[in-house]
Amino acid sequence: MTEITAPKSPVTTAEFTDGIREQLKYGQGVTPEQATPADVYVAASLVVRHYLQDAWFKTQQDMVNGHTKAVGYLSAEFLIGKQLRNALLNAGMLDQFDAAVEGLGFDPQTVVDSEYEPALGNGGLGRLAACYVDSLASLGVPAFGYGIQYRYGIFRQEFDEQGRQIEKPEYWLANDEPWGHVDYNRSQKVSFGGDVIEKDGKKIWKPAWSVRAVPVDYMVPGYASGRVNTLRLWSARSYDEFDLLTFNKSEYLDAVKPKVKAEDISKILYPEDSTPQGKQLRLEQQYFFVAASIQDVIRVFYPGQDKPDLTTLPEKITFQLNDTHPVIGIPELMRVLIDEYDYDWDTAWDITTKTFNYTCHTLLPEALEVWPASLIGELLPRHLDIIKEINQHFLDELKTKTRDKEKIERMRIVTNEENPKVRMAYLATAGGSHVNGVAELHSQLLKDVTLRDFSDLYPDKFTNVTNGVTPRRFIRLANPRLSALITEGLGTDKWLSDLDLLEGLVPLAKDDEFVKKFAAVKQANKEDFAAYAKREYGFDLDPNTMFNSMIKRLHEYKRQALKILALIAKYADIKSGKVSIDDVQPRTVIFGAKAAPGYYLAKLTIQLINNVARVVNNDPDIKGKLQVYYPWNYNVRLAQHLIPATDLDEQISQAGKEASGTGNMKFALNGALTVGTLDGANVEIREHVGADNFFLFGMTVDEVEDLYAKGYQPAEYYERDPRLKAAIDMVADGTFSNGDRNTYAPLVADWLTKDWFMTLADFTAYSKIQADVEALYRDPIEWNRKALLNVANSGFFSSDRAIKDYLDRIWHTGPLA
Ligand code: NBY
Repeated sequence: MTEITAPKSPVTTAEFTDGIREQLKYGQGVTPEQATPADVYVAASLVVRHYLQDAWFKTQQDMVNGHTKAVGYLSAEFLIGKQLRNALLNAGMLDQFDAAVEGLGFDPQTVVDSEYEPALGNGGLGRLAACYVDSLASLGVPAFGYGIQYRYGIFRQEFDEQGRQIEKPEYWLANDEPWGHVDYNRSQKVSFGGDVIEKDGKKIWKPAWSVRAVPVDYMVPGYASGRVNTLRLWSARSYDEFDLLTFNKSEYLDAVKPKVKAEDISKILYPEDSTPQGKQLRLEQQYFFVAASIQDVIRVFYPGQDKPDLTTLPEKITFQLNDTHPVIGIPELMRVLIDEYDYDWDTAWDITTKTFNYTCHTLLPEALEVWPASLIGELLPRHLDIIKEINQHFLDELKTKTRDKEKIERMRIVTNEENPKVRMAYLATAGGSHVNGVAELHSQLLKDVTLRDFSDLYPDKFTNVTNGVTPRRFIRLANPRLSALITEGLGTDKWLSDLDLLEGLVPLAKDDEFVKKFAAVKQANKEDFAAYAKREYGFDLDPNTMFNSMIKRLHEYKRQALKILALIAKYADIKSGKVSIDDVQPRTVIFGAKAAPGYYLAKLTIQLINNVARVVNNDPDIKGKLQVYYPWNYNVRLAQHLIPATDLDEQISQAGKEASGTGNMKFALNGALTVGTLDGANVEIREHVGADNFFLFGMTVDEVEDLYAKGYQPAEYYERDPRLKAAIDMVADGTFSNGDRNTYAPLVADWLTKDWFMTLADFTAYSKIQADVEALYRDPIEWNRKALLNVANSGFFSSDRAIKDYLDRIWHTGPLA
């Protein structure tokens, strides 16, 4: 008997149908006969919201009236993905929706597909924030996600005739967007610029201009928890005429700043996924959403109080800083406490440091935000004063802790140079209670390398929380077949809220019949994906080949170049007759990746991949045994289709560079085997699934360091491995550029002379492990047994577990009573 514990639907099919009819009539103004699938999508979404509304109210009331500290997750990005099906699942209305929509004569999938994906994030960091708000709600922990409602999300990627990336604006709000509730009454004013004057020994900030931060609220329904949290995304508006009349003289002048200027602030997401640009607009965005959020929290938790006792703030809320992007919140809270509520410095600092915590998501030094002090001073003069004062207090404190003057100099928050800079990671570390990395290895390297001086003097601040992903979206919604098989195997569907239960599948890996069922699920998913790829992209994938995916941002350290060079080498083996075509294990390689628009080598790599695909896929000698596809505009939706259909995933970053990775977790949970380096969370995935069930290759962190120290000469590796040489020569000689030797010359030159991420040094090991992959793939039962063991042993990588770790180690709070 299978135990089903899915959330109970608050609505019957008949009620759902009536609700849709009602919305179509009074909202969309159409009859069911006139309605398009997009109309039905909007109507159904509003019905879902309707039935979640009471739980939403109640969660907010319990949060404000209760005694459970809330979490404020501050993040410049929330890559939430499509909302409707997720809300239906979490609220228990999937079946009622399907039946109602079918009853009205529509195909549920078409209706769901007409939702436009909010692409308000770059990659892992933004998607992680979305998984975390899902888990917080599912665990019943009171929480706000605070961010920005960008009008343009990450660009829509297209490829031109030459296979180059073209960026198109992603104006997602051009469509009906039923999920965001605009709440003008809870707007906040956020000010910028101007001067700081002193009056009676008190500093007073006289800003030059202000914008109106309007909250757009998204419901975050927990899975089977009965709780609905809030994702509050701020939208920037200019003040209108009505507001102008209520202003005093100086504000009157501020408010006439051109409307466009104000609204620019939340206009566009910066498409940079690692190297931050020290641009004024970015700082405006960061301050904008953080300042609005802090005021909002005071409004929510101290309603109607002129003189609230803000020493209790750390009991009401804990703010998690998702990377350095919201770190300006630290001086902002100091300013609010000192300037607006008259607290003294020490009290304000005590409140602030107890309220903030910081998560770091990188190890690349160039990815840590550093702002010119002059820029902060122009935009936020009072904050620059406060930051300098924080710096001074901090240096004084350091002098009591160490006599090492050089160390103290190295730790300065504000650098001591002609054009001083503010190091946001240092400000976050000094101004918060905890700092965490996002995987064991990453947290260790943070302590040993990136923030070493800080961990020496403040060892207790540092901790680890290994990332996790939500099983609701990435198993249940993405892979219904596997979900049904898991439920069958375990005899319960409780695994959806307790992913450790997947361990119950371990014994079933010995049962060949179950393994065959598992294999059949994968095969059916591959067929689905082939149909999807045909429909959406016009590709002809052969589902009887191995599906081998590499999906992530395009970045040198992630080493898409390693994958493409190995592929070219394989192609050359076949062309030269070194390998007989009959011995080739048929494989379909699928890439998905966007490059930052200004990242030259990354964009050239995209062009190369597309042209390798063109040449290989059209070469009759290959007889379809090797196929390469690059579906453009990789996003959450594509991930949900591709991950369940993948046999082998690639996590091949240079050791010590990928902070964690979260795609690696999604693949393991969906029964793909991983070929990977000892980097980020790969290390822990391998520990959990077992070394026998993971294809490990490549240099370790220590070996990488040693090689750097010795002086890395990539050309030596090129000379040493003839297959590598052949592959690079083919790129150089124009095989993938219609004979033009110039096209990829910069890429080739970089490989041979710099190769900062040691692609060439790991090439031979990588090729070797691919031979092991192919040998195993020839034995479908053994392959699928190992894949099933990946599923069974990856329960640890649930975002529910990650959130529980945050609760225990950092936030010290829990579910609402
Ligand atoms: O965060 C990623 C890490 O690379 C990955 O290893 C990790 O699993 C994931 C979640 O912890 N980092 C990431 O996605 N970073 C960004 O997207 C990002 C975006 C903007 C900027 C910097 C980084 N920026 O400076 O503008």
